[in-house]
Amino acid sequence: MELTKNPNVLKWLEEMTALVKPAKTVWIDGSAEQLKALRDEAIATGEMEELNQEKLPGCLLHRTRPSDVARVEGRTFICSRRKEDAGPTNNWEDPKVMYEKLGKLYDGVMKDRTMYVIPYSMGPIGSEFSKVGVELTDSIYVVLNMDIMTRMGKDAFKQLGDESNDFVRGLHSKANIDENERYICHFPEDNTIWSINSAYGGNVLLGKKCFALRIASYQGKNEGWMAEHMLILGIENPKGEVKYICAAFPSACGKTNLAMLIPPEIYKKKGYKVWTVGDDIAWLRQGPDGRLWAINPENGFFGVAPGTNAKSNFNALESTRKNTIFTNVAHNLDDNTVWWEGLDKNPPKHAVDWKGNPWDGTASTEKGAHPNSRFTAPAINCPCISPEFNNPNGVPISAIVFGGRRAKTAPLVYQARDWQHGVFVGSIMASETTAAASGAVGVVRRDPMAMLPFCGYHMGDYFGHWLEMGKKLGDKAPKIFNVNWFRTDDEGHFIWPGFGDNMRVLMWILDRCEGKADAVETPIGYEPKPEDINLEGLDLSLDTLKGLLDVDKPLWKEDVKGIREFYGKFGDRLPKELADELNKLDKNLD
Ligand code: OXD
Ligand code: MN
Repeated sequence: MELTKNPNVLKWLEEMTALVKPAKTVWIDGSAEQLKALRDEAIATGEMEELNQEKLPGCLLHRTRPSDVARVEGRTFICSRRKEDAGPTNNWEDPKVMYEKLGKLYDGVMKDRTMYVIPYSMGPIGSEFSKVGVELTDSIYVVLNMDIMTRMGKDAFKQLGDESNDFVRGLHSKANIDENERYICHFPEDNTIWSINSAYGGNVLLGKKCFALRIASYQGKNEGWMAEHMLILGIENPKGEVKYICAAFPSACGKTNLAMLIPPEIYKKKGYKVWTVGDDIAWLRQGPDGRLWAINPENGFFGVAPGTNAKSNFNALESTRKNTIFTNVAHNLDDNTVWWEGLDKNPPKHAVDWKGNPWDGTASTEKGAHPNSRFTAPAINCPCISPEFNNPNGVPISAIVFGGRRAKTAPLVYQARDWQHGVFVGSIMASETTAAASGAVGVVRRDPMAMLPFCGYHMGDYFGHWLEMGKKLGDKAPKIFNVNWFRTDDEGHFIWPGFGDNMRVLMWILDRCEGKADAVETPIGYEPKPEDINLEGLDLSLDTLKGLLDVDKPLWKEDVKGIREFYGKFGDRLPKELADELNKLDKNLD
């Protein structure tokens, strides 16, 4: 039964139905009965496996093809009408050409399949921040994941209304999961996403990276708000006041861990608490009070499983204890549960690995779980989920934090002199490749605002939009900082303990926002006085901390060269303000 009378939805649905020619169409209302029936069907067909319902109630296991386990940036396109609007950091194709090419792949692709019509809201229903999408898919796995990751079901159509045309049109088909015909295409000017030949999360849960970052960043530029690859966390002081921070890091820098951090004893004892609002995406807009407010548009966590354990991220692990979907982890046959590298020191003897082969974790040299295996867990499962998580008004942001993985260059923390300088600091974000990734070690990869794979338009214009937002916010703008948890000593060991102890740095950041802490001016920005970072209860000397805050000018001079080269890509779309900031940095280092 149709769940909406909205003529824009119905017209589009008619066109897509004519294209993919499904055997049957099912509208997803989001009811418990319907979801149960779909779970049962997926279990019956073997698409999903039901896990131990005593130990892991409501949990399911799924495996994707070995050739389909990650986002595919090389096959991700921004199809704006003009090539220059996609910019130098995105793959581009003419929308007409791409619609035609994919049209052939979609033609009749669902003729033996059911098409599910998934209405969903990114953001709480009823919030001014929120936006509606509709995803058409031939995958039950997608329906069940979207139920966790978004506000899915008929209320999303209520949010849209009977007239509005402001919804994102998502079309997904697994097709044959043919990696040579895999495409993840965005048509920002048409509010449209077409994804085909993948069944892996990041490519097929169209609400997440595709909509909430690529399409939404483009919408945000046109509508005066921002969609960012940022976690949102709140720090509550003993008086019960909560201050919120947004932070952007490239992949593999511990974003989910920071979002759910457990305060060190010294802060816990005093009554400090940390609250998670989001672990991956923030939508930000100026509130009626002139400040910047944020919501997490998602409703769950699509987290990397390996390395998650009771020590590294207790709260994430707890979040996966019920109603969670595990993808590409190892299946422990002894008790029908799951396992992944870094969970504990007891890999199962009788297990199935992520490829579906028998696996003895006590003897095998192969990995049981894929390094990018995932859990899809409801946000409400998280022990430290913020009481404001569903607040339609979002939370007011005091500080924006950028960070990357740098062995020597970036200090533990520094503050930008002002918003414009802060945009510069975000634009030069970078990570050095580690031995874990393929390719050379220590190569600097620039990833501005951690948005390199997620910005749906020209990145030069994106920087311009950041500068515009700063003008609107004026003196109400959040303060901007950069952190680096990954400085190493001469033997390559991390110097800073990281994890919960990162809160010590966040505390200085909040003190700066409230004008309570001093700073020293350096060529790159403001740094803490070493004695202003609380080291109580930590086995780290003041001298070591001084080393962590050291600015190595010759190294930074090298970095300036790399930044110039990177900036060169943007041509005349690079805002002049950023070129000025780069020249200023260069001069400060002399
Ligand atoms: C993610 C990513 O999956 O950033 O969140 O790659
Ligand atoms: Mn991410």
